Amino acid sequence: MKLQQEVEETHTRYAQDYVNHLLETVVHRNPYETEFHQAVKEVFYSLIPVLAKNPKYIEYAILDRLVEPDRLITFRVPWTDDNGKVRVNRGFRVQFSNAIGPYKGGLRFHPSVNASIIKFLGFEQIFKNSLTGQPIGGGKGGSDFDPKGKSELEIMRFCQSFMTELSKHIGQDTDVPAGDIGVGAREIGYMFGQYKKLIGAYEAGVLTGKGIGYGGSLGRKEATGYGAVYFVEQMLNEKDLSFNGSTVVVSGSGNVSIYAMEKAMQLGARVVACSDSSGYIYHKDGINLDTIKRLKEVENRRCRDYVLEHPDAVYTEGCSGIWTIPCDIALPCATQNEINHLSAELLVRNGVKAIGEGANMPSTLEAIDIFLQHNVLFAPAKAANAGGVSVSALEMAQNSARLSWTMDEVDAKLQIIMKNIYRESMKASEEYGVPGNLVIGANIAGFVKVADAMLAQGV
Ligand code: NDP
Ligand code: 2IT
Repeated sequence: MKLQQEVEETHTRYAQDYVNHLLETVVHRNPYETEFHQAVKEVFYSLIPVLAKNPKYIEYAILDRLVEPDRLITFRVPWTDDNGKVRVNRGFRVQFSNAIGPYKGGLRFHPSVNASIIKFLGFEQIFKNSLTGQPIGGGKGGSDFDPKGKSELEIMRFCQSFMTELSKHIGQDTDVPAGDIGVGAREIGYMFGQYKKLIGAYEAGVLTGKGIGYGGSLGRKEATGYGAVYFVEQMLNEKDLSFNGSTVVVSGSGNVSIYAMEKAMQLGARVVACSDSSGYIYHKDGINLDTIKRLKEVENRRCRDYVLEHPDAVYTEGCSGIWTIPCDIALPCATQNEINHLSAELLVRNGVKAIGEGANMPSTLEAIDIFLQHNVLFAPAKAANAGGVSVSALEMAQNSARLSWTMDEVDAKLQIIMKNIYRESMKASEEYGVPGNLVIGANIAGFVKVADAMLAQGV
């Protein structure tokens, strides 16, 4: 018994040393890419128990290989603005891993986009996509193009130029992009049109998040937000809690945020706050979602305009202040690192019971530690926001079969997928000695499938 314990401790120390050394290499080889370092660190530390139990993963350098993308493509995106001035942006696509399916992941258009952001998102996508149980690998892309203040025609010309280069690297069996921040059905439509023109064929499965009339899936628009709420509801139910009667704060007011609010409200929650990058609204009696949808989805306006129509609501400049509002459940659905240790401490002090990450990596590593230390139920992004890419995979399946499912069919499948992700993550957390720690559980459950596929396919 004692001998076995000693052997286990030696394996754990060996795995720890391996991970620490590899992390140093990652930082050294990818200087200044702080978001990428953060994402890798979170995954690597969670994998120590798996590596200790399965030395094969170390022997065959699975992590060394996973942390180096198959390729990172960067390209010039020239376009002309409405005044005839030539502008140049930078485009990216990272193809991280196709061990279990074609590269799959969104495109982000935001001025903050750089190699570090694209690589953190692409790296996380490997594990998230594996968790969905669908045959999809990990990739991500985007540009530092800022859609704010651009005309419809400028956006169309940008998307066409972006796709002119991206088209050389994607395809329904190689790499399938979709939306993310700044990229919705409109942008996907312009990119799809350009791709079709360039290759001279109707290859519906090359992009997901398409419009419903030309190959899109019902329920894709709602999938990330709905999926996140389904996942959190599952987590709450295990503790005899639920959205019903809870006070909820949701950051952001884009695609993920709007449909997370909608599903939370349908389940009986009072959603009291949401935000954009300028500031946040607090509406004590509950946010009016019709107003938010009109302002954001139709009129392209700011959250501050909400109070013009709802004078009993309060608007405050600055987006991080949203975490000062007391709530039972917080759903960060805007962007990375929006909850730091200070916001996490405030949320805990104000009695938060659960966090559901709709955005990618919205909590810093310090913030996650604070939530876990205080036994706040924590649904990590890779698991909680996997509903979007899951329905993207369902869109690919419908495109291959040349048919379309009803909203009810897609929603039923999404609910099953989110339940499975919860169960798999929970099971892995129990199997590896950290019951209920879904950060570790989700990382392990996502990793094992990819690692085994890599072993099976050789170096
Ligand atoms: P949208 O572009 O539709 O909305 C983004 C929202 O977040 C907007 O309200 C935006 O405000 C706000 N926001 C963006 N950047 C910042 C910033 N730097 N600081 C403060 N607020 C910011 O994007 P999505 O809703 O699609 O994406 C939101 C998050 O969800 C991202 O982390 C994305 O990676 C993740 N995600 C998205 C999926 C999808 O299917 N779309 C799937 C899984 C995860 P403003 O309008 O002022 O910029
Ligand atoms: O982060 C994500 O999972 C997404 N932006 C969705 C990716 C997809 O391919 O649907």
